[in-house]
Amino acid sequence: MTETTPTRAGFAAIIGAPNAGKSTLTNRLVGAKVSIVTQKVQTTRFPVRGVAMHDNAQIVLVDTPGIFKPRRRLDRAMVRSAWAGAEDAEAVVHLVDVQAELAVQDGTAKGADKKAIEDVRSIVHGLQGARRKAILALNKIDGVKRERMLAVAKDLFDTGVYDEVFMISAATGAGVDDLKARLAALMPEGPWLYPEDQTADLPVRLLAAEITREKIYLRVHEELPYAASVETHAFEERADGSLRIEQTILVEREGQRAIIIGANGQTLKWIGSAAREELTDLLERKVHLFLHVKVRETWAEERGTYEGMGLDFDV
Ligand SMILES: Nc1nc2c(ncn2[C@@H]2O[C@H](COP(=O)(O)OP(=O)(O)OP(=O)(O)O)[C@@H](O)[C@H]2O)c(=O)[nH]1
Ligand SMILES: [Mg+2]
Repeated sequence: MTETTPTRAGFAAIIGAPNAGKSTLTNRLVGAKVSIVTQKVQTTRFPVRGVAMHDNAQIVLVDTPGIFKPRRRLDRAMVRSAWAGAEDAEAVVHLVDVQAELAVQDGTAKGADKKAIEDVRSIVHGLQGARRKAILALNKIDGVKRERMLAVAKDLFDTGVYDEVFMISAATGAGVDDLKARLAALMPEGPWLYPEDQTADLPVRLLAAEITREKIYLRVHEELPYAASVETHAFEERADGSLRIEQTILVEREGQRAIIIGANGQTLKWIGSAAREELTDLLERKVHLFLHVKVRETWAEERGTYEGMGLDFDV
């Protein structure tokens, strides 16, 4: 009789301040793009699952929205969903942007770095009440001196809310394999939760909308703080096997509509072709993408917006 190693499977949540690199890390661990990444804070709006395999273990990663001081309804729903993702998981990784920490120490911090540090402190506070200790992962170690990152790690570790520390760069992949092996070992024995070859579980319409939202952020992140949402309202296969996808980009004000469209429609054209290219690669078919930009002042205050993303409206 041959001895078989039991399979393992479970959830590992990645939490952290906005822009810490949670989605980049999720994609790196999965080995495929399952969650959108931009240089803008508050990119991820709802928990996104990605499935990573390591030997006999399946790690279902839960990429969560950044945890920050919420102001609006959407902020509150995002932050609530991030903590809920952590509560349900077998392992929690708190990802911290070491470069933001060091910028604050050096006095070179921009507003976003300072906010990130405050958010890190409030996450530490939140972890104090958690069922189990978290894993601290210092991210963005690329270009950072070793002794400086060790000092940051020590300060955070001394808070007592972590039982392990990893130093990684989600961007280059440094240290990520060690973290992955550790997460695999933390998964309980049990059958896999997804087929072995599946990497993501977002409904394809939602994924298509996320990809367009990523392109919007990449292109107009400075002019458009926080105010756009994308909905897919048609997703049809044509007789020739190609896909016809129609999406509406919702903004809150006329001025934002003008920004997204751009002079002579150039900005919207760029967004559309970048999104179409990525969708074509991802879906492995020809894609016809039609984008409309609509002003709907109240999109962030409508129950339907939240239901579409699986977020709680009443928080
Ligand atoms: N230098 C460096 N940059 C990184 C690293 N990981 C992520 N980034 C960059 O940090 C920015 C934010 O990355 P995301 O993965 O979107 O961060 P996030 O934590 O998911 O952000 P939210 O969804 O907004 O909370 C992007 O510009 C990434 O390219 C890293 O290891 N090193
Ligand atoms: Mg993200």
